[in-house]
Amino acid sequence: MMGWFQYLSAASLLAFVPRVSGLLAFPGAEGFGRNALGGRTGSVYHVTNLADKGTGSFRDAVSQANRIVVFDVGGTINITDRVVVSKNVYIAGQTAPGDGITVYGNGLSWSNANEAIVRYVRFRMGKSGDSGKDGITIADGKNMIFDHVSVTWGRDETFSINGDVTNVTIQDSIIGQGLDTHSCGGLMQTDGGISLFRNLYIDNKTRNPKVKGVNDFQNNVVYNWGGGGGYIAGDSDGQSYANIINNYFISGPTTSVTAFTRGNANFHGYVSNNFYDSDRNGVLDGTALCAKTTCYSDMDIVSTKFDYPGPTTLRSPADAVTYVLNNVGTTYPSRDAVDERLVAEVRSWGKTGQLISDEAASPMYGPGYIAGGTKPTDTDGDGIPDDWERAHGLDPQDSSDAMEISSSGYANIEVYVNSLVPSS
Ligand SMILES: *[C@@H]1O[C@H](CO)[C@@H](O)[C@H](O)[C@H]1NC(C)=O
Ligand SMILES: *[C@@H]1O[C@H](CO)[C@@H](O)[C@H](O)[C@H]1NC(C)=O
Ligand SMILES: *[C@H]1O[C@H](CO)[C@@H](O)[C@H](O)[C@H]1NC(C)=O
Repeated sequence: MMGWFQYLSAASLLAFVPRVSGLLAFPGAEGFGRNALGGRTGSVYHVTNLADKGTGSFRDAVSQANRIVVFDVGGTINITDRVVVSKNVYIAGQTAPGDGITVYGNGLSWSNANEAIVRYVRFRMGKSGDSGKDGITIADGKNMIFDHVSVTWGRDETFSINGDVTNVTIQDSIIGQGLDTHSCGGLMQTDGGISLFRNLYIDNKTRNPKVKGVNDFQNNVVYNWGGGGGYIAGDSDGQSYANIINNYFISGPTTSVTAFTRGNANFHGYVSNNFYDSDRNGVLDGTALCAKTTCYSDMDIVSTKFDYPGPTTLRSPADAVTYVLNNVGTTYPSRDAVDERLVAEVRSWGKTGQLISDEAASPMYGPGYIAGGTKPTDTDGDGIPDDWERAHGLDPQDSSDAMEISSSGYANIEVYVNSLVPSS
């Protein structure tokens, strides 16, 4: 029998795998990027070594589209050249044994890497990375979600989104210690929608973040920004439409300007219940910022919240601080020394924290030691350990069941990797 599909290549047939409408990237995914598809229609790739390149390396894993990337090793992957991530890749850092995965030495690009899911990985660029480049860059693309990542030591910006970009979420993540002389958290500039929920911006001189376009900024903690500014409202001719809700700004030793700067009549902000603790007295005792335009730079304050896909649970600013400090960054399998230090700086409530220009020098002394660990037994090599397969009615001798779509709408391996970590 002849059918219309005979004219389609295998690749275009792949695109017809039904996308379950409204299925979250993973349980707990929120915001504009919440429906990212990841590698659901592709195959499993095992990172089997910590080498910079070659078979089994992280670089090789993300070089091709349609993959769910699992880690059979933990440790520090030192990269020389920047890593460019392909479309439809789910990087499941939570599968790494030992103390998880750190990618160190240069930055990464998700430009054009549509449908990305990235969870539980530390991306630490550093002084030896390419001059003038970001820790993470997204210059175009759509439908991406970054969850529990830790991004530090960008040479230009640390995490920067700028261009024709649609539907991105960064949630429960750390963006910090942009290296001097730029020392930036990052630009968040697109009309296509960016959600920033429950993140920690820390120790960046400026752009914590700098926002232009469509942006939803809720329940974040911003600590020890420098003279360049904390939340910088875009002040260009383009129109911006931003929610800024229930965030907490805390001055540190480097802070010399107020929490919000710049903005103009083109920046339309719904601003509600943001707290600011400016006294650096070792106690968290901030107060609500006033609601007048002058308290939020010169932006156009609007009275109706923009109808963006918000967080499921909106916390008070004080509860957001508690939640963020307990949960932010790559907390599974464990927090590393860098993130522990950054969180401890916040808990000094103004007493400690500094901008740095060389991550290898005092006080950071590099990315620290990340233990390797041993992966659980996986007889058929499909990425799902035998014990979990048996407990969930799968066959530990049949590698084809990992990519089968379960009744939940997720591939079986996604159900497994998502079960390793809390769903919100
Ligand atoms: C952005 O996300 C929404 C909600 O998932 C979706 O309806 C829309 O098609 C997405 N935009 C693009 C360009 O994919
Ligand atoms: C990466 O570099 C760090 C030092 O910065 C070192 O401790 C680690 O062993 C290196 N990792 C590999 C896989 O060579
Ligand atoms: C942010 O980084 C810059 C260097 O890039 C540094 O000068 C500045 O002190 C840092 N900010 C803070 C608060 O440490």
